[in-house]
Amino acid sequence: MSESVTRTQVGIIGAGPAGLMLSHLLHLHGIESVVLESRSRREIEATIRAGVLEQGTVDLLNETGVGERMKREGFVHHGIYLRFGGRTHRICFSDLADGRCITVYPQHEVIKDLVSARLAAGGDLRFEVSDVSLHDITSEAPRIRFQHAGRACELRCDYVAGCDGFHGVSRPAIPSTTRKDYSHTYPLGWLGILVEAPPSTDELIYAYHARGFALVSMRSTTLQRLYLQCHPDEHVDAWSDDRIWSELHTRLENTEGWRLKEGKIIQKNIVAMRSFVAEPMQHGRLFLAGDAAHIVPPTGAKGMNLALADVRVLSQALDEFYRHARSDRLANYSATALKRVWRAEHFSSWMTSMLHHFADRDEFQQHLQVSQLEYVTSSTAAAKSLAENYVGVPMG
Ligand code: RFL
Ligand code: PHB
Repeated sequence: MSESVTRTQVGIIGAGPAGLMLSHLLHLHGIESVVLESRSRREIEATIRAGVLEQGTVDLLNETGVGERMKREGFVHHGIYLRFGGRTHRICFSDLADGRCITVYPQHEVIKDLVSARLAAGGDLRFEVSDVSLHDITSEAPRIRFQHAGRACELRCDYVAGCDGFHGVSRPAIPSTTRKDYSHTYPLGWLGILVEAPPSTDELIYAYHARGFALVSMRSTTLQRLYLQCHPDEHVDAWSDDRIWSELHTRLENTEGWRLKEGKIIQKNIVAMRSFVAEPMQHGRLFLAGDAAHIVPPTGAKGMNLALADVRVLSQALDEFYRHARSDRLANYSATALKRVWRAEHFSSWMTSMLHHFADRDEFQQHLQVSQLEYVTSSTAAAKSLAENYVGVPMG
């Protein structure tokens, strides 16, 4: 069968938050793109991942016309709770972060909103593509080759955006001789569960306990999202419902009469914790964005927010190129994006270190950890630093 060739301005690999938002932003700037996604639309719209949107992310969704459902269905939170030693302490964003706050609205709902906006605008999204490969990325005419609906296809573009997540093909297309990877793996995992029960709390509870970390979040008025620190190599089958509830009750114990609402557990999964940054985020005409370039442990709730911040910078740089034939911003993309990335890397790593139980920490280090928690919940200066990072530094 003959090969199908398409020409576009920006070829985007991956229909996660980064790829879809980039395509949406480019469309608003009058720039054409084609999005290639290996999974089906149904799959990407059903994968449970992030939940917390920073203020800047909320503003971006609203300003670009895809925030309607989030405004109706998301939960606006003006603080978080830190719990340790059986007591709960509130970090109040309204007081500490200039009135900025966060919204709990699931990542897969953001995906649904972006997919429908792109399709309503006649966007070219191709699902279930395979064998994606990048060619001539250091030339002025890069190409992406792939299989779609049984046909060999080629996408010819001016620029390629690698938005294909941590396991995608884009990052490896940057030769290891010009790329430096920074990586840290934690001896920790998170068991995440979805529970049919109304939220147990009005704001997220991050709990430190000698048996390990626990997190109480939510998804809707009828669904809770809960997490428990576990071993990264453990299998979910090792976690019976009884064991999960027993651990959650122990780790969330308190002297304040707060109670966790139980319900039917409808999903369980385990994620490993990793910090990772690839520098630079550009090679020739390939630009990486989101998890393709960097990973943070979920404790700081930063991953999706970073992905969206990257593509905002990238869309502005591409706009400058197409509108004014200038590539200064494109040349600075990596340096600009990495500033925010490293801030989030530090914050996520710091939150992880403060809130988890580390088996290899001696008693001295455990005292330091508790002292850090006490400091952050008693000093306005320390709490302000947490709040400012949690709600997200302005997108700039
Ligand atoms: P994604 O979402 O991984 O999307 C990449 C897409 O690319 C596709 N793909 C390919 N397509 C074509 N060809 C190939 N060769 C391809 N290879 C891959 C994939 O199918 C996929 O659809 O990356 P993106 O867009 O950079 O977005 C990143 C976010 O998804 C991620 O950072 C967040 O989910 C992280 N995260 C959180 N982030 C937050 O901002 N707030 C949170 O509260 C939060 N909580 C979390 C999280 C991640 C978690 N897990 C599961 C790791 C909680 C958890 C438990
Ligand atoms: C979530 O609701 O999935 C969530 C919330 C806060 C985090 C990570 C995940 O830090």
